[in-house]
Amino acid sequence: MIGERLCKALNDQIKNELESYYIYLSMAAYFHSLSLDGMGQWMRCQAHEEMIHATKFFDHIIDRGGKVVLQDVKQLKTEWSSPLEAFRDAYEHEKFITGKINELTTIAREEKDYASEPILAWFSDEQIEEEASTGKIADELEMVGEDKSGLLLIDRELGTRTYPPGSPFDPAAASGE
Ligand code: OFO
Repeated sequence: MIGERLCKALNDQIKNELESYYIYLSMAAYFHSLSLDGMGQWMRCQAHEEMIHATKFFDHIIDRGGKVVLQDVKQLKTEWSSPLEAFRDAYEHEKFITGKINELTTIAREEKDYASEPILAWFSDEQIEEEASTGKIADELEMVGEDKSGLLLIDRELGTRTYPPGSPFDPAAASGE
């Protein structure tokens, strides 16, 4: 059975992952408002991943005999001054989440909760990928600067990111196509 201290920290992380979901969905809305639909799609796919992350912690708490207590998720931001600023924010946010995963790993070790190590190791690996992908896109946007054709090229490329089958974040799935 999971101890109280780690259970509370994991519940806090469910909130962080749901906030990630909310941030990326908000960024998707921002990109769609600029007709940068490729970036919008990339962010929707990311939002889907964040929901999966929240659910992984949700299930881990239940499987370990703890109680899930959902918390308020605040709307953090709805506007950005540029696509670059949005992706920089995404990169900074992923660094913040990496710090939270590190804290959870420390708590699990202090509490000798070895059963939480595999899931936290999975999240540590995942964070390498999340920081790398958001950081790389921010770098690319910085490189193209004010060049609109460069921006559209990045938008096209990001629009190739695919949804997992049946994803509720896929507009085609939502409309039953
Ligand atoms: Fe859940 O990894 Fe991003 O935030």
